[in-house]
Amino acid sequence: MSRVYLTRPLPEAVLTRARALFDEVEVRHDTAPLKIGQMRAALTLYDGVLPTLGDMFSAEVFRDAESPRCKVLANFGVGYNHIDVAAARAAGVMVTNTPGAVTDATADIAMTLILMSARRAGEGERLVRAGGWAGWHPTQMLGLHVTGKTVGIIGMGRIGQAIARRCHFGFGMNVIYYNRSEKDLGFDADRAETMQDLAAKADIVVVAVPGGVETHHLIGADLFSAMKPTAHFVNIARGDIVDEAALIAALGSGQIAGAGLDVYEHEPKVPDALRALENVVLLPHLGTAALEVREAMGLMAVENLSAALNGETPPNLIS
Ligand code: 8YV
Repeated sequence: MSRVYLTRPLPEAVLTRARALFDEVEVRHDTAPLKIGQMRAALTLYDGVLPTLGDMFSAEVFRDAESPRCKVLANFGVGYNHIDVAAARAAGVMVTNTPGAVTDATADIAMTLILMSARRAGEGERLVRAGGWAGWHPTQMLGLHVTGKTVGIIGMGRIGQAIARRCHFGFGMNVIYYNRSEKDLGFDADRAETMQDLAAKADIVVVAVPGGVETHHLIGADLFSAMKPTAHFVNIARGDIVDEAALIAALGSGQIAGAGLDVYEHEPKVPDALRALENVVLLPHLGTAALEVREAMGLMAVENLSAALNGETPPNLIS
């Protein structure tokens, strides 16, 4: 008898598949993150749980949880920095994620932010909406022309590569990147020795590394001061990779020209000082927000749950 818990309302196709695979599927009809007591209860009541971003399965949750009923946390999303994988493993709980399913949509949001920031689209939209547009003229709201410019991508995993392809093939940009290992992208793209080198050369810097303790505040004042004053900064990864106060200072002082953000250090809190700036585009973590994508992510998570509960190695086990 298999009993699984989906911690958020999910698309119908995902629920249908889950109901076909498991004896009991409980769906939580609440969009708020789980509280610690709810997470602990979920570990004891269900064979498998499908958590999402915001459900902070910290070491604290697993404390005193010795071989709980739950055997797998099948995360809905590729990023799993909200789950303490080592603590889960120590308690006998597997953790899986949904790589691949999120790649194109997340890269598309990176392009949205690159173009919106470079071409001042957020600012322009606010101007028209406020009734403040006095009419076209040749030097009105001039932005950065991206064709022929250099994008510097920090992190060359699946999403970084998808952004690189879009920039190169779609927008005629030169690509440079910072990554532990060299990647063959199928076109010329230089690997920068350091993030500082990348920052000094790039017209647009994009963050695409995974979140987690290793990358917390990876980017701060040093990187912004190495960037050109005409350059833009885009983050579609995790908010706490960036020292948000340093970013606000760089944007406010004109050290960098603009930024596009889909993620925030203390999500969903967005500092007033950031919201007050004209030269930043702010999105509410829309990276994968399209029905087909959320279906694909959910189906992948459900297959991971199913494999784990059938005693198989889940296809996307985090090891
Ligand atoms: C997801 C994401 O929507 O996949 C990820 O890591 O950041 C998102 O775009 C989110 O994680 C859902 O849990």
